[in-house]
Amino acid sequence: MTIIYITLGLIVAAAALYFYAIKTGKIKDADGDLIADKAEDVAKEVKRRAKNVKAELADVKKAAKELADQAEDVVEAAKGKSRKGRPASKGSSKGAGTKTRASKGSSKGAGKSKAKK
Ligand SMILES: [Ca+2]
Repeated sequence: MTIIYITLGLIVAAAALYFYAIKTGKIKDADGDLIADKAEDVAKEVKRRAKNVKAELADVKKAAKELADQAEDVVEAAKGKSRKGRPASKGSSKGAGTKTRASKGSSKGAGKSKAKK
């Protein structure tokens, strides 16, 4: 029982010291809410970091889902099913673009070789 009283006494003493320091300005408290500015800065920083960690975890979750989907495709490919790849709308337009570029490139190449001769 005595240990509890001693602990409580120490907590009260620490709290009294804290409020004395904050009232006398030894601990800075610009907005006067009895929470030390340093503690507020730390809390703000912890909040900011927690937010960033949460955002990164969301990215990891997204990537993990993508990985799971792709791993499933690998398993299906191993079973002998045909390749699905990316969604058709994106894939077809990109494919056409590279084809036209490739043909332009080859015609340019022919022109250069003629110019050199
Ligand atoms: Ca404050």
